[in-house]
Amino acid sequence: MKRRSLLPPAVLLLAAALPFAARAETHTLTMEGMKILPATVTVKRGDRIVWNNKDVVPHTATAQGVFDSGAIAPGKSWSHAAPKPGTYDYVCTFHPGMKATLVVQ
Ligand SMILES: [Cu+2]
Repeated sequence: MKRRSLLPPAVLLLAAALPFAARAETHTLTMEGMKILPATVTVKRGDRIVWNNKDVVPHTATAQGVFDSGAIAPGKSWSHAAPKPGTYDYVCTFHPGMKATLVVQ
């Protein structure tokens, strides 16, 4: 008699994807006092980055042509998946002195 897997294909696919999903981390950054902290963060491709705006004015996280949060209202956050590997300098478009660097490995 032929042996058959008891698991439907969808479950097998999910199981195969899990090890990758489990490795993705979330990195939380803070926008406070007109600064982005930490100013440099190193992440892996597929990780999630969250910017929390703790100031009383809106900010953005903008790397021209790569990612752009748009206005992040005070008390709000924006999250984005790490883009392809590289070093991305980004700014707040409202406050050009607010600079930071995202390194994706
Ligand atoms: Cu700003």
